[in-house]
Amino acid sequence: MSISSLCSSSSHTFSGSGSDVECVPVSVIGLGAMGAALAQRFLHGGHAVTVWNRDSGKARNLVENGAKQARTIEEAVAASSLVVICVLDYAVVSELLEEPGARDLAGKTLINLTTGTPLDARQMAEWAQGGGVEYLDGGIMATPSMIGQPHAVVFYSGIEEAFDRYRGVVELLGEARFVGADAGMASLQDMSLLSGMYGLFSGFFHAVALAGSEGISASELMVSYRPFLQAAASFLDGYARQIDAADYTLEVEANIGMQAVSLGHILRAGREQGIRSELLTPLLDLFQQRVSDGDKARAGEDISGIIELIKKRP
Ligand code: FVH
Repeated sequence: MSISSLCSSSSHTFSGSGSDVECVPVSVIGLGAMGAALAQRFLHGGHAVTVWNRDSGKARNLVENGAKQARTIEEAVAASSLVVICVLDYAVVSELLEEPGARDLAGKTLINLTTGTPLDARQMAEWAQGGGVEYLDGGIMATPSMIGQPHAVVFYSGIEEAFDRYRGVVELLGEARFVGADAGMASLQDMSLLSGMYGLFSGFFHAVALAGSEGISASELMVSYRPFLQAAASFLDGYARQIDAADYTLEVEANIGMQAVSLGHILRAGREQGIRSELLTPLLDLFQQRVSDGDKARAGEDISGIIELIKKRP
């Protein structure tokens, strides 16, 4: 008998590989690269998984591994008290959940792992509350192949009781961090970390173009690039301390006056070598504005002071 037939209607425990595991019916809507990885992981954890995707062919592997394929969203929603959705964006989530059958979500728990903004998440939480749906929003900090692996982290926010109830299920995906009752908080953390990632990527692409202007390959550059960036990342804790104290004079080793000149050299080198440098131009603009906005002493502060120019005003 398959695991899914052992627990197809309501959650209960079964004995699998020597220890008791609670078997939870879970429906996964959306079987793109990420949704399929989530469903696979729930199956691996011994849960009764029902799946639905617009392109039904994407369910094939999962069905072979024990998932039940729903013919309609209505069927998928009806099959489980826990419904996980992971599709392209919130517009698709709304489109799908507004289908007549999906309205039967009332009384169920909906975990939305689609990427969106804090406002998207808050609006979805409001919609869910209006329909009697217990809502958790999530932000996945992993690629599909990382799901269930040691470095995967998923942020959750919304109804904490729902998180507590299904913690054992969602922990299969990666470290599960509940970050607040405000449904927008998981997205806020997600967007913040992704901002850092894209900033890292933009520096990398500029560096590769600059080195490549004289024939140095990207892989060759990586030999020095990786250890240098690892060392540079260690500065961030110091910047965080300065920002939290709103004191940009703490332990300054490389002041913003000097770094504005230095970043200017990097942009000039780019122009001279014939590459486009607009990935870094806005940072130089902020450095220069910060130095010129203040008195002379401002040039002696650290670069973290540019936070004053970009943060939300109280
Ligand atoms: N892949 C990744 O590395 C990440 C990392 C962290 C978070 N994300 C977010 O996860 C969401 C889904 O991403 P994905 O990688 O699964 O994306 P795709 O493989 O492109 O699959 C998209 C799914 O959305 C379905 N879909 C799109 N439009 C519609 C529609 N109009 N109606 C119904 N379903 C739709 C699509 O269905 P199909 O094309 O297969 O029929 C897929 O199921 C996303 O928010 C990432 O930001 C991924």
